[in-house]
Amino acid sequence: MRLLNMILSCLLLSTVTCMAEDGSRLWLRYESNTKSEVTCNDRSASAKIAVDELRSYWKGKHIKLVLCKNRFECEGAYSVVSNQNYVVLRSSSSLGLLYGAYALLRIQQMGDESSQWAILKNGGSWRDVPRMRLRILNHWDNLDGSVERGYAGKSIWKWDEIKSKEKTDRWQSCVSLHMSNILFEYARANASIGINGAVLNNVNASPQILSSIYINKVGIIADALRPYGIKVYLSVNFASPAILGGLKNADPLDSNVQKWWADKVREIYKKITDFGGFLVKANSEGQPGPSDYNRSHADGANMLADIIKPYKGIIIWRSFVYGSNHKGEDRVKQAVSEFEKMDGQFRNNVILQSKNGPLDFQPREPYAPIFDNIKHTNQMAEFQITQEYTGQSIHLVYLAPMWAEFFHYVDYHGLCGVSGVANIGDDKNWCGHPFSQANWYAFGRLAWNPELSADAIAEEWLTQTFGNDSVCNSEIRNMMLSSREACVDYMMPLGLHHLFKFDHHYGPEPGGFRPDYPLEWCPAYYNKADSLGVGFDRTTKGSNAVSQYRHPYDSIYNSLQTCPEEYLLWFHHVPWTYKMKNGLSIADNLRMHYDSGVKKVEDYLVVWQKMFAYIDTQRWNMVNDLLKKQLENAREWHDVCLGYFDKKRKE
Ligand code: GCW
Repeated sequence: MRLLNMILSCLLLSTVTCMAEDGSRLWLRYESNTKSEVTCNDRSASAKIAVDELRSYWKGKHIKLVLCKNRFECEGAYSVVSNQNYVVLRSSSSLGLLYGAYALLRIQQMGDESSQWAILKNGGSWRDVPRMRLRILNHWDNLDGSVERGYAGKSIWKWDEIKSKEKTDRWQSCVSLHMSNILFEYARANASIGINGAVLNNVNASPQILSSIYINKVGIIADALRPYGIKVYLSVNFASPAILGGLKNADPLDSNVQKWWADKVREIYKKITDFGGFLVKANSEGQPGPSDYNRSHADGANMLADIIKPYKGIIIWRSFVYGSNHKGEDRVKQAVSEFEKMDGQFRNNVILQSKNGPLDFQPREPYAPIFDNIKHTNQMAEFQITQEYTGQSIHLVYLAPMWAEFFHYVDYHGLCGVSGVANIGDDKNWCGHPFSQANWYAFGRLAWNPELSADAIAEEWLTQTFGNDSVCNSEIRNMMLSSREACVDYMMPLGLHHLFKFDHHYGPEPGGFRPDYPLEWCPAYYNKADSLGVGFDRTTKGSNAVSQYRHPYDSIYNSLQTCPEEYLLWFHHVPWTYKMKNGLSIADNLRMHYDSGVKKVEDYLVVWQKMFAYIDTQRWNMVNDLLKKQLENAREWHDVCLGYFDKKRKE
């Protein structure tokens, strides 16, 4: 009887484990081992995590973690040497040991799919170093728990589950068990891909984040993330001294305002000695900023930079501004127009953060020319991991190819780092769509090393997330790799942009025009389709946006003969009869692209049916349902856009 009970409960347990494939484990699906020998000469909290992870999951030979001062210049760099008897992981920082430990576990999961696996088995060595200093997630999370452009549930920061901390309290005693699990899993996932910073709140920032109550809570989050090498940053509202502090204004040159910020910054660093700094969206989309007082962005940024400098903090200032100061100018030119005159005026602890393209995270944009024009100011790039304009958490769109495309044009050596607008929420699987996890993963890996290929990253993610069946992986990988181009094709091919429905940016509304809205928000303004032609003329004869590009891109984009066809309607307005390289008209080519986008999603569904045998039912079903919706949406994009262009042509 007891035996029968045992068998029954084992069966039950295994069904439960099978059913629990809800994606919550992300790519961190290591299996526990039979205890390998792990030794370490570093007693820091980060090294302890490295040791614990390896003790729990490393299956190979004896592994020695060695902290050796002054060997590697760059924080986070590490080396691995393997011989017959043991593996030595060396770094000059505890964090490097942690990154190295996660790399070893990743390689172990990859097995023969990883070239470093052979080194580990047969002897040899390699070293790795983060190519960029700042690898930061930007959460657009509001204090009320909502997430701007978030499609994976509510914010993971459960502010009311964090209570005030007295000096001697450990952070664990100040948060609910639920919150402490979230913090642990979040920190671990990020450390495993090398992310080293998190801006906790939305760039459309509530001044309340700087109230003492919140600063205290932020300090607790910082304590939890610190051993994993993740620094905490905050977005700040430029008008905080007035709104929160009750001052008459927030003029950056006013001494009362400066004193308010100085006191605030002192208060923050008293609680969080390694606080990262502030991210600021100023004078953009209704946010307050220095222009409200006739001061420049440099005045505003430098005021904060001077105050935070003694604490080694940084000010990340966004260049995403349009509208107010440049009414009537082509929106894609405005960031350069606004900031180029200030180049060289910013303090050296200010970093200008710009989106990858000059408009706003479209499925495809040419790179943002601000990276060509700003030469004497620190810069970093901002990517959008959350899929605001690429099907949100409904469409399978793997974004690494888009980011790799950006790095093809913009040399990462000139950047101090990269930020990614997070796609993380409190959904069980963190990101909504099971495949959206791949975008979080890819962001971290590319931030660590922009030279990694989108293909290699997909392979890593797939193997760790779904197992290492190579037939299955290669089919799914092909699907991932073509998915961004599919999205461009069914949404807005050949350089079309911003054909989205107002406000929610999900479905199509190519003819969208509202007289009460700024022109720059209206799809019709961007495609300029009429009976004669289509596209936005940004050549020297049009808005002259081409002139903001470095040579030879200025002339390449300016000429119809040399402009890459994927950017055609971004830079040129052409007649409907315009013949493209394949000899067919632009009208015919548009149709071909829309058809091809839909066809690709149809093919994904076919591939996915074949995957049934390889993937657990829970995740398979979820992806299957989502792919069906994606196909429905792709068909809608196809019909609505082609219908609109046909109608315009015949007007
Ligand atoms: O992409 C647009 C979004 C806004 C966002 C803004 C920005 C946070 O639609 O929701 O606001 O960009 O980047 O500031």
